[in-house]
Amino acid sequence: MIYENPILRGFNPDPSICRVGKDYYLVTSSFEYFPGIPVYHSTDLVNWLQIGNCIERPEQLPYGQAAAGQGVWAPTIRHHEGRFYVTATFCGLGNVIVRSEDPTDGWSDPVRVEMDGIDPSLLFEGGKAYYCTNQRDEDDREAISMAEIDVDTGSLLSPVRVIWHGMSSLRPQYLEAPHLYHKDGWYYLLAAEGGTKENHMITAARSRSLFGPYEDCESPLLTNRHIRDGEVACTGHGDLVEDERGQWWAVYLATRPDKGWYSHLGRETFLTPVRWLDDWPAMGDGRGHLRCEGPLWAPQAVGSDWQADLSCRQPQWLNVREPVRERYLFWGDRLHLIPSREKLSDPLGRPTFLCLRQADLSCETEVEFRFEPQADGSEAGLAIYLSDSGHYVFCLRREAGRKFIEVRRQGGQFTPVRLKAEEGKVRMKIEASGKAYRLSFAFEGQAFREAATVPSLSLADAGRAFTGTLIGIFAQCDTAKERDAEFLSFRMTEKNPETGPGVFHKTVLAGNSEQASACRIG
Ligand code: 6LW
Repeated sequence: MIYENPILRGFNPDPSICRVGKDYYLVTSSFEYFPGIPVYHSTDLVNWLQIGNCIERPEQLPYGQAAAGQGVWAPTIRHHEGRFYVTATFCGLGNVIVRSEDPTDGWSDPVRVEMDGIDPSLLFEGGKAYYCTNQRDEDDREAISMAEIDVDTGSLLSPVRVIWHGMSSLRPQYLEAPHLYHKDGWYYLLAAEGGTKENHMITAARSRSLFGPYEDCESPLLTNRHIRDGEVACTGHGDLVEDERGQWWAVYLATRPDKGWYSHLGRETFLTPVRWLDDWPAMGDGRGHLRCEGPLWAPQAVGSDWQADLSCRQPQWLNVREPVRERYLFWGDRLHLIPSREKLSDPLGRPTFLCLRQADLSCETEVEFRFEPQADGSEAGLAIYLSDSGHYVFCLRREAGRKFIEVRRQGGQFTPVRLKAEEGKVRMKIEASGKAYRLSFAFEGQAFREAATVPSLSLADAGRAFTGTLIGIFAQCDTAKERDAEFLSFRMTEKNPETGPGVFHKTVLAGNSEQASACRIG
């Protein structure tokens, strides 16, 4: 059956997957965004629904210190004896594990693991659990290291031992993302090498015994490093899963580049079937592709239509760092945002900003709201956000006692646009298509008119280039007290150019009421 990559569109890097019976669970990195570590569920590997987040209480992790591109990196999800375990790195704090018996019903507080390195992973084996990261060896060479662990306390039960130094022809080059598997008498170690940009790869090694010695696979299992100006770049950082029929698959990250290797949507989650040849895994032709064929059992839906339920907070909503709860009032079917003096542009700020991952290269976001600013400098509306230093605001703003529609850019060259505003409710629309956004607005009883068309955000806006574009609603001011902005609707529709408008299906963002954990976050 033919399917399209990415299987999770928009900012979803560092995927990790596990299976429980006929159910598949996938997690991705969330960086400075809260709640952290989205958990997606599928029964067919190509249609995914977000069912929650592992980190949904601010006390779980110190978000206050999470600068752009930091925070939560590279989670791994595993299931063992009725429990899910997710382990990840929180920059500046170290490695942690959370657990849950039901991912729709919340996760434990994290336990710390006293092991260095990033991209932690778990293997359950013979009644024991093993933990590995890319902790360096004693000579400070890049390595994959492992120890036995008590998964419930995070205590290490054995000394940490180096098990691999990466593909010998490449070392040392960002050896990361280790994942271990036991199959047919072999231990397989998958890793990423080359760094997460244009030289990224999935590499592998195998051994008859868990702690090694590991022999290198002759060549990378997957990489697009030799393809310039292709449709797909940065392929690497993968995780394997065996489906319920015995077919193996890998999920991995890749970009659909704008130019070179970078995409303003960030790194997304791709899928490839895996064969076994001479006791080595093989991933198609060793390259990442948009259009793939694999032994699936359900057709893939494309596009999505997400209309916010403003009576409660849904798990897809994100804040930059932990939210100041009192600034978000879900009242009836309206959402009131209390403007914050913390701004979208504050490096460690907690602005009043509620956003979603941009659903796809082509998508439309529309809101309706009312805002009666009392002070100059107060504003509310939509933001296209990549980082505190790179974003657009499209807002209703008060300046010199008058109200305007304003478009401006944080970072980069852009001449701000200011247009006269009317009284009453306003609708704002962002139409994303490829590398541009068309911003338009309509006051009550009027037709939409264009405010500006702006280019997508770029690598220079991205800080560390680890995250992707989000679109959301915000309210900010310069005064101690300002009236709230009242949002009446929010909708993000993914438009698939191949199927045309009106053909909506479920992917990442679909499903409102189905979300079991909808109202618990925050
Ligand atoms: C991730 C690591 C990486 O932990 O980027 O460059 C980090 N490689 O594998 C954040 O996605």
